[in-house]
Amino acid sequence: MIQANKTFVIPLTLLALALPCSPLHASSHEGRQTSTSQTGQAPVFAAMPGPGKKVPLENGAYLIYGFDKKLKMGTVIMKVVAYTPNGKQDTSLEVLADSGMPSMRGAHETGDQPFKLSRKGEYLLPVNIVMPGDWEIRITVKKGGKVIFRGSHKFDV
Ligand SMILES: [Cu+2]
Repeated sequence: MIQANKTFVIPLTLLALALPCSPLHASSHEGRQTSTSQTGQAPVFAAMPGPGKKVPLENGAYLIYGFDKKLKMGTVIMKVVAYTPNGKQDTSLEVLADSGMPSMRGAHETGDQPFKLSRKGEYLLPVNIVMPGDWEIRITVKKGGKVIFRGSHKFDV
């Protein structure tokens, strides 16, 4: 065993440099990007039209999503309103979202979090954007327990 003073100095220096994002965290930026897609089993989240636009669901139903403010560091509220094919608000669905940074798989993913239905029949979920970079929100919509839609919204902060 080597017990030199320098073994103390080096880790402290690394720690100071790495405060906003730990060393493990930073190294995952490049290396782990493809690790979750190699099984071929992962569900596909197609890119959705942007906020405020109609996102088609099954059989002519659709949803429109948006945010309470510009997407930036901090907490933003994601809002999803679902509509039946006749354009009536559909509050019978279950809406979930997983947010994270695609370049840092494993670092920030929230797992599927359920939106809460507001009195206006809007599905709401706070999304915490904890650092600058590339982000992705993956939403899953279920009807009667069955997945009817998966979609992705990617953005940079
Ligand atoms: Cu990060």
